[in-house]
Amino acid sequence: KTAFDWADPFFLDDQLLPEERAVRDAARAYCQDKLLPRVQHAFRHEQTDRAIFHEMGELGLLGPTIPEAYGGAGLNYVSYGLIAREIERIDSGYRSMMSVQSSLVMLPIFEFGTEAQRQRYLPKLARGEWVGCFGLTEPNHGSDPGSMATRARKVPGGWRLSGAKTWITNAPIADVFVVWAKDDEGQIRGFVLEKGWPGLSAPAIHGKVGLRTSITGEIVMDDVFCPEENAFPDIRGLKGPFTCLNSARYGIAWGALGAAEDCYQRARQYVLDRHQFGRPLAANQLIQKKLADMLTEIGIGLQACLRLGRLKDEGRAPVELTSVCKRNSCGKALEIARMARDMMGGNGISDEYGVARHLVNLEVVNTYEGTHDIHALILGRAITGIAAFAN
Ligand code: TGC
Ligand code: FAD
Repeated sequence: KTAFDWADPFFLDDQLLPEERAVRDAARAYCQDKLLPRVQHAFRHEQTDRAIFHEMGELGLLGPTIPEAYGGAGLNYVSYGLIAREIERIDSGYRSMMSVQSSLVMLPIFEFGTEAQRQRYLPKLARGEWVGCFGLTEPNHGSDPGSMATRARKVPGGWRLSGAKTWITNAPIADVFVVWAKDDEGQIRGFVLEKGWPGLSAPAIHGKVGLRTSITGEIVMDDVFCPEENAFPDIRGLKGPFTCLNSARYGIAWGALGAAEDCYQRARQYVLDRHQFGRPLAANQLIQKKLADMLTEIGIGLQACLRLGRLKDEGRAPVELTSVCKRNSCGKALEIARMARDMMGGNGISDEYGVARHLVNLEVVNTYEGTHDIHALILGRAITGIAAFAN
């Protein structure tokens, strides 16, 4: 009889190529050795450690799918997912720092940028020498970015940008700002702005109850001049930002399950160790059912992510499949974190036990990059042909 593995029920490990396993192991070693020891303090004090970008850059964890010629690691999408899973096993905020830099800043510069833009930005972003952010959401336009109010007015030699973006990961420490604005014809275009340009500021948003290791801010553009060479030349419309989101949402699908695995494994150990009514908590049927539900959702969810990753690597992944996985992973991870918190009783509330931190982080992860319900509506439209969110 083949032995069951409670930590890897579908033998995911066996389905990886040796080079993918090597990437996963290197990412895991870094996360466990270097990120885990500092996460509790960083979360408690709402501190974002700039050094993490340098460390991740040194290991090739930033822009892992970007070709080596531009400083990336030239890895496949399965490897990118495995990296996100290892980082988010520690904390969703650390994964946010990585995925914004990789999918939302380096990817559009690589996909839509001129050769000069690629050469100027990608190597420094890959090394973590520069930090990037991505401005799509606005105070009055979140789920509906197509209605954005930020404007790019054509002027001799370039553009003048005016407007405000909010809830922007990395913004207050960013050197490079990929922002989306409507031009004089009302078409959405992308621009790469740099820290220090007159009229550009990025105040921090404080007091987040989740994702506290990752700094978030606004991007305020007060008639910022952007030279023509810093505009993406050809991409128009929502396809630009959504192409970036396809990659980031895929990484989140893996990452959220990394956080869920950490909750499951911590809860399992806790209920084996803790005794009530003269026996381990793990001896109770209600507790075992919760563990069975966790194992089932994580196992099935990871298989779906792997399948999506393989399809992306083959160039035949429909974008709706990313909505399936982002929505499923985030929703299920959030439920698992709640269950784990409950199984740890009062201790589960303490940040020393890790699961409450995952829980509040996952509330954010379930909301950004398209909320749980917005992904349901994307799928509803694909199933019925009727857009429930349209005017
Ligand atoms: P819709 O009519 O659906 O599409 C407009 C145009 O865009 C194209 N398109 C896509 N292209 C590539 N990939 C996709 N996934 C695409 N989805 C749509 C589409 O083909 C069309 O092109 P064209 O040429 O015909 O014009 O646009 P809509 O306005 O009806 O969309 C509605 C909806 C709900 C699907 C969309 O707006 C949506 O996804 N809203 C959610 C917003 C969102 O995800 N925001 C994320 C902000 S960034 C962020 O949260 C970063 S957090 C990062 C971190 O810290 O980790
Ligand atoms: P809203 O769009 O106002 O939605 C509120 C509620 O209404 C949600 O439950 C939603 O599902 C529901 N809803 C909306 N429309 C419909 C509808 N038609 N039918 C049914 N229900 C609907 N954005 C960036 O651009 N870059 C970033 O780096 C970034 N980082 C973030 C970091 C953090 C910590 C957070 C919290 C957010 C970040 N975001 C970022 C913004 C994020 O993408 C948005 O918060 C998200 O897209 C939701 O938009 P909203 O907050 O405006 O909510």
